[in-house]
Amino acid sequence: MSSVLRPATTGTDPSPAGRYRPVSSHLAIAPPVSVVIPAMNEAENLPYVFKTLPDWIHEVVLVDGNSTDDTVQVARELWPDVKVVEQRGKGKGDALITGFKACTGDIIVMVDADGSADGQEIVSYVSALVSGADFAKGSRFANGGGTDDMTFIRKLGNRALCGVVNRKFGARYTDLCYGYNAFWRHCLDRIELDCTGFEVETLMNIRVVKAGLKVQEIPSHEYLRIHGTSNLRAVRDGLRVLRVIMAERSNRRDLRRRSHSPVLGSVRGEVS
Ligand SMILES: Nc1nc2c(ncn2[C@@H]2O[C@H](COP(=O)(O)OP(=O)(O)OP(=O)(O)O)[C@@H](O)[C@H]2O)c(=O)[nH]1
Ligand SMILES: [Mg+2]
Repeated sequence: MSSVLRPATTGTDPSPAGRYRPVSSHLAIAPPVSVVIPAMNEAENLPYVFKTLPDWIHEVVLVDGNSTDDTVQVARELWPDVKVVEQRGKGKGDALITGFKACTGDIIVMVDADGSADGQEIVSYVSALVSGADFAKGSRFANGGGTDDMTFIRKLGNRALCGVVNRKFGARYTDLCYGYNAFWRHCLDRIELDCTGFEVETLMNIRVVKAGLKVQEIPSHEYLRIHGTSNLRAVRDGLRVLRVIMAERSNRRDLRRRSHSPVLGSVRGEVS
């Protein structure tokens, strides 16, 4: 069913740090870009996902959630250099944390495997990062963004939770629970992720603000999942997100201490 989209490279790193590579007609970048794809039974969707990935990517890390279909085999056919990591624990958060550890690029991009994310948008994320942002946060509700995939109830829940995060943490986000984001790898040292499920994106969005990192929202379009069904359960996962928000909020002293740091104070919570 799948065809090879990209030949295996022979021996040498295709995108070593320090050498500029064109990523669009207006931009060339030196930092290597890793793409992390959490995937659980997504064999049918992977051809659509890989087809949109730009060929200047340094590496693709696929974190397999013990798939019972041909996810791993299909990924290897489509992208022979793919780095497959087997997930030990459970959940999307656990998968992403595992994948981040396996990345060797300076920039890490998170891309879902259900066909909802367009890899051609990666250049917008990377442009924001090389222009000074620490964290490029996808938003379906920023001007130019959109979604074909959210029900009214999920939109409502996301909006309410996003409002709570904005009020409690001084952010100016237009979206909260969205899986398409990119960041400089050094951010991971500042946000120390420790969660397992779909609340991972919320945790990241809160901790980057708490850490005083510079966040830029990137308008992004979320397409419909192509095959299969969502692993997300709105009520269960909404409550997990709420619990994360409350837990992060309870550590206010930490937030105040970090925000008064002379180095970080000027950029804390900035969303451009
Ligand atoms: N490795 C791994 N991947 C997972 C796990 N849970 C979800 N994923 C992947 O995470 C991505 C997002 O999951 P989805 O089920 O599409 O959830 P969602 O995008 O939040 O919800 P929808 O908008 O309804 O699709 C997909 O690529 C899934 O395959 C897991 O436990 N392990
Ligand atoms: Mg999805």
